[in-house]
Amino acid sequence: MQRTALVTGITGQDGSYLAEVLLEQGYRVVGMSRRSSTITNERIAHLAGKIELVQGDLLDQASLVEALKETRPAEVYNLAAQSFVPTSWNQPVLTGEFTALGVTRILEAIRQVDPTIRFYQASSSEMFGKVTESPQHEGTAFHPRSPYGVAKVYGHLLTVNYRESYDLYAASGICFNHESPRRGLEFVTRKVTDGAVRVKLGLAKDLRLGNLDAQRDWGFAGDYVRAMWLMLQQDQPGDYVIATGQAHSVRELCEVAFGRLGLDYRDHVTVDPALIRPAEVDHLLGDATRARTELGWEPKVGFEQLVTMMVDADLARLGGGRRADDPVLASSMYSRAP
Ligand code: NAP
Ligand code: G4F
Repeated sequence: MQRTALVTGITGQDGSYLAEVLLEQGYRVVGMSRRSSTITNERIAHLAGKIELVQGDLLDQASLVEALKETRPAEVYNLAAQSFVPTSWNQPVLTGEFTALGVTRILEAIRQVDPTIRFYQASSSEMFGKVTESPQHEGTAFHPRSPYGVAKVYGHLLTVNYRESYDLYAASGICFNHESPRRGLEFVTRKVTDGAVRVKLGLAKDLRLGNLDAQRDWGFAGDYVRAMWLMLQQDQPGDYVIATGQAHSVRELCEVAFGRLGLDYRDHVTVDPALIRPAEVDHLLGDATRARTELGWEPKVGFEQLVTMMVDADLARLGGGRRADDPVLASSMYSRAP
């Protein structure tokens, strides 16, 4: 019988890639999205007719219960969240409502409607924050550095608690940063790839960034959603670090992105003190041994390949379909940048 998966956060980066993996696996895919006055379906437009949408909001318990009753999923992937760290300092209460209490609401809805539903929670490496050891693994202590990180710790521990209290099949992926051409423009990878292309095409003069020394373990979102699906196919639920095991700085990110376009980032990037965070997570590096051994999961896309893919996609979007290695791009026609 065809299984149904309900994905919250379907309109986000991960929701769109996960929907593709689930469709490949033969699922009926239902995405939960909240009502807004403008359409936010850009990332799933190519899936129109292949997935269904149901309206629901993590702030509204009744809508979650109704979504489960209406769609009767075997698996729920909870990807919805206020996911941008700087916003969590401006809107700490709202971030807690979405990103922390939203998890309670959906787990309670599952308990009420059908406790056999398998549940995936999108936990985050931001929970490790001011790291106590490196690399970080499933047993590493949490020391979050933002209201977002604190909210994710709540959602993570609640998932563990519902597994232990009610015997729910509830699993968490402690995912390190994962990126793609579908990444939101406010996150640093996409800000850099989009910004570098704008400079190359003469659409912008420079790119203002915050802390260039911060290091992240960056992987490809398309690889990470496979791990999410695998986590719900095991005999027993658990928590898994999902990471590449390689860390790079924002500075290296700039080097690769601008370099792909034949530019030196030092000529175009300026540090804006307003973009430095009140409390920074300096260095994240994940140890995904458990995911490798128990799930058979491996990342396929490395850092340079990822950044190149993102630069090329932004170039195609902004520059009329050209790839960065197109010889015409190097010619004067496209070299209007100062
Ligand atoms: P994203 O692109 O920001 O997408 C977030 C999604 O959540 C969007 O679909 C958004 O809908 C939805 N949403 C926000 N508030 C909601 C609410 N109140 N009710 C219903 N939906 C709501 O995030 P992402 O990068 O795909 O990440 C997916 C999840 O993984 C998030 O929980 C994030 O915190 C977590 N995570 C991400 C990473 C990463 O590196 N990407 C790493 C670790 C953990 P709208 O379109 O309506 O705004
Ligand atoms: O791309 P970021 O905004 O991602 P951040 O804060 O690590 O959070 C992302 O990954 C988490 C997993 O660890 C997710 F849970 C979370 O939802 C989100 O997807 O920033 C990365 C680093 C930071 O150290 C930041 O200070 O880049 C540094 N940075 C330097 N200049 C900048 C900028 N970040 C942004 N967004 N914009 C800048 O101009």
